[in-house]
Amino acid sequence: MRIVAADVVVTSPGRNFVTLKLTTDEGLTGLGDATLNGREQAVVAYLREHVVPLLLGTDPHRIEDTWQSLYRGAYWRRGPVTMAAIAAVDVALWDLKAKVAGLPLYQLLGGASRERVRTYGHANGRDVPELLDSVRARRAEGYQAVRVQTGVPGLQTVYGVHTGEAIARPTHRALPLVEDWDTPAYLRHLPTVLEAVRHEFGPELPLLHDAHHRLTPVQAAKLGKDVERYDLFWLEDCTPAENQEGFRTVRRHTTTPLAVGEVFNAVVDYQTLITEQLIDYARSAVTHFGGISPLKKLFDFAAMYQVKSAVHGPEDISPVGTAAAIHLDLAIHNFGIQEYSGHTDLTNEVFRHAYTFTDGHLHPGDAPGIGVEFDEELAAAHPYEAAYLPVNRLADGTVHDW
Ligand code: EZ4
Ligand code: CO
Repeated sequence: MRIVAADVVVTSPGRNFVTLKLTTDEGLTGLGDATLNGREQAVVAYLREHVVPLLLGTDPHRIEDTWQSLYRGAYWRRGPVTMAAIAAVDVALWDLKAKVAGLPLYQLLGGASRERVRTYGHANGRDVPELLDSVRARRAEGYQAVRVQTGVPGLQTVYGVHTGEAIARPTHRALPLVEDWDTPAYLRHLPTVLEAVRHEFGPELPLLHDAHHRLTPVQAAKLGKDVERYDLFWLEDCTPAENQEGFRTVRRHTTTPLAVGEVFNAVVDYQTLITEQLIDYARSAVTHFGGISPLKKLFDFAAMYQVKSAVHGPEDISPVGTAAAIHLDLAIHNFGIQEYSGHTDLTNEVFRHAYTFTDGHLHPGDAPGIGVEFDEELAAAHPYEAAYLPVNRLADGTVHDW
């Protein structure tokens, strides 16, 4: 079997998604997600100009060899653009291989290690009453674990709070939305939010919170300590993790579980974090980490240190990337939880998928491959729209981590 076509398609059924479709001489197709939010066209060019010519005529069964040749053969290593491009190839090849086998992908990854995959959903509100309503809404949808984010008094727009044009919603603007930030105000406010949520919903509901890279290690350590009594399932991205050693300070001071990794794109990004057991959950996405092959290696490595999986699952990963994650989640032993925001109805029409969401849990379904069909005609009716993620500034105008 040979690859005879490799098409890169950008569609925006509400937000942009980049899809790679590989076609073989036997007429089989495999899909991969290459969506890099806010930088989509860079990955499109990387794939079209530099990767597609290398794939044509090759044997799609040679997944590991193809991965290594794209990674090592480029000489320039890592980086989100490269790794999103390689991820799309890797997932499309796994999709093809599983279709040839006539099996759902999770069967090729070792088979099911559980009946279904636990998820968490996103609750948010500009203030506490709005947040409590949002938690109720997520629970009514079936979610059994909830991430809670609120506005901060004195700030206009904060990550994770959907006030009209916000974060992971598409922001079809010429220039990025500018958000404001004040770390001391946030550190004072968050414990009062968690107090209110626990008071309303009791001790059992698993609660998560995302600090979105905004704190220094010592600020993160203080926050972790301050919220211990609210028993978070995890505190996410409490401090930028390029400096892995920074997590030593956080870990030394708090037993609040820590999750990190959604902006990482290689196993080595986690080396200190995992070998020193500085985190509890590894959060990379199939789509930004080079695909299923390296993410499986990461989780096998993490398992030796009792670190669990928590694959990144925002709206800006397409149903193709979501499906790939669910197959991996079902198969690995050290599964922790899967983030799942769902997609709009239109997105689910463009990418018809076999995976299902019931009682807060996902199942990949038993269609051969990853179980996603791409409606290219509908995709073409919703072309690319330029969009940026927001940027964050302090009161004096200084750019801060978003
Ligand atoms: O900000 O995917 O945990 N989820 C997140 C996401 C990220 C977006 C960036 O594109 O932090 O909402
Ligand atoms: Co996050």
